[in-house]
Amino acid sequence: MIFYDYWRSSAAFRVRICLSLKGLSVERRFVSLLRGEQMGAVYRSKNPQALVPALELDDGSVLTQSLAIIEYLESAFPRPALIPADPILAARARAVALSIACDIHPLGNLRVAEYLGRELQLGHDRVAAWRRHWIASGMTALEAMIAPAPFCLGAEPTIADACLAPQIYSAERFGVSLAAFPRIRAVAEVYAAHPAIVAAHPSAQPDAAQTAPAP
Ligand SMILES: N[C@@H](CCC(=O)N[C@@H](CS)C(=O)NCC(=O)O)C(=O)O
Repeated sequence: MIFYDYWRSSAAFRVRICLSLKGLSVERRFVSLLRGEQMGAVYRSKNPQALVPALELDDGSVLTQSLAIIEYLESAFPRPALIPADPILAARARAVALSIACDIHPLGNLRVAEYLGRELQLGHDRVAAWRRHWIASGMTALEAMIAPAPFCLGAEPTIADACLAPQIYSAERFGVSLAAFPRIRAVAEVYAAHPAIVAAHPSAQPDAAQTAPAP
């Protein structure tokens, strides 16, 4: 399998966590958002949405959308399970994942921030305030949706943790304090000590050496 990745992409980070938890190795291709490589014809032929990540299977099929990729991995490589067998817990785990992937992350995505800045002329500070607002309000809801024990929803990591760890990284990156979120802080400590999650962290990726301004 070939994984199209970018170190600071929180959507790619979700999939890296799942690959790591399942012990799957993939060939990596790095798509630099800093250099706009996601917009190039080569990458668009893989993902017409021009978004990272994508996963190319050995038969040439290309999967996009981090949650769809994770659902594929769960079907193709069921152990360890990242979606609980219990239907209510499974729905709760997906709800945490979807609240991050659908309701928080898209509002602060690179192309959205660029549109606010370049087209609507909001200026850096107001774009940063926009990002912080949606992250903080989304995380206020997440604080009530999780029940650390010690992972988000129980003793083992699930798709909810695969989405929450990158969301915590984004909150820290964009200056949203976790002070008001004791449950999220508790799981953040668990993630920081979990080898598979640490291995998937942006700072541990080979393309993290790029140090120019953040996309
Ligand atoms: N819903 C998509 C979101 C993917 C996404 O937005 N990726 C970001 C990086 S985290 C990206 O490629 N942004 C490039 C851009 O906005 O131009 C998923 O979960 O895969």
